[in-house]
Amino acid sequence: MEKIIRERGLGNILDKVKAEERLSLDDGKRLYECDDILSLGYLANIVRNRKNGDNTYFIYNQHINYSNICTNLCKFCAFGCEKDSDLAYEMSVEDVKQKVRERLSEPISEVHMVGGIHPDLPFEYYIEILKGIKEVKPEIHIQAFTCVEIAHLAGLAGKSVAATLELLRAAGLGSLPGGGAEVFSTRIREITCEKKISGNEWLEISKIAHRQGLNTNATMLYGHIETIEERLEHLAALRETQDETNGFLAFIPLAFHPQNTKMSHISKTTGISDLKNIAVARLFLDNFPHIKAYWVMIGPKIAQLALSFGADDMDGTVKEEVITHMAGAETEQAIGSKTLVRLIKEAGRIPVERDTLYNNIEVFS
Ligand code: V47
Repeated sequence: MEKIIRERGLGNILDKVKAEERLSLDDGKRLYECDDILSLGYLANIVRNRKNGDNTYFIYNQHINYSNICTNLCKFCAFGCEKDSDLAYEMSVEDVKQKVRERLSEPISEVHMVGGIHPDLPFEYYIEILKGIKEVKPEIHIQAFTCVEIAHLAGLAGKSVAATLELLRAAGLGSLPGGGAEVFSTRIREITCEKKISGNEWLEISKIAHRQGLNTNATMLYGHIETIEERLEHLAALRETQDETNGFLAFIPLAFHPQNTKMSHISKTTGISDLKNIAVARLFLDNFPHIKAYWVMIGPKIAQLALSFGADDMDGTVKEEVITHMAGAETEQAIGSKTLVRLIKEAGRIPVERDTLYNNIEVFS
């Protein structure tokens, strides 16, 4: 394999990967432009194995999307809608609590909760839903509110981001998910999500969280109108931030789903592009401990393959995913932990059920 990699002109990247040297933007471009997916997989697997061995993580989690009403209305999103839309919904604090109550008998360790940028829910609502979840299940970790929501909540609270995060943490917030990053490029944001906070603001909020000891994740929405250079600039900005704060837990490449969006003319991503984005992320983000293959977006079969292309995490059981399904995802809305264990074992890896902060809950060796 190494002979083939050298013949493909990727010999110096192989040498850098083996020597644990940082890849340049130009290296990243050559990786993205390489059409030999097995060479990319081989390279990414070196880093994957070095960082995580055969361990492949998943979490028993539940998604709650408290409202789809959104003032940003990004062109790539099929979830957000205006308040007067027939599709609009908003959960009361009691509704959110009920969602957790319904699954109390399951060993769910994390609630993943995000929603739209709602025009008039007050700050107290967000505090109450956090407190409500903790009331129903005190030991659960709440991973909630993207940096985009945090910016909005700080505006509602009339406080700094740092002070807002403190209030949310006191109410039960445990970490931030990685959504809302999209692609940091100003060009992309102007075309697809002009009302959303800028890439720099997104990064700044992540840093504020990290400085408080609050971990976060990071994502990149690929497969729409972004260029390879814009993807790499996005990854480079994340890598630089991680150098500074070391607070990101995982990077999750998000495959664009076009159905029911204002960009529905764009084709879905392919298996090769999904694997390539995982592999390049693993190679480029040398300071990120984990790369997730989010099965909801790329399907369990590609997610299983991704475990040999740099990914060491399959996300989780999920339960009731809405954002991707509104945009035409053909995957299930939930997957059983037994299925995740089987997918991981068949890929020759060791399934590890984890908590949000990557503490082992059970190793299925
Ligand atoms: O913020 C919106 C993206 C994100 C579409 O942190 C779309 O562990 C594809 O961030 N096609 C929400 N993607 C999901 C997300 C996430 C998922 C799983 C785990 C974690 C984590 C985070 O989905 C949004 C946006 O970036 N998105 N519309 C679409 N049509």
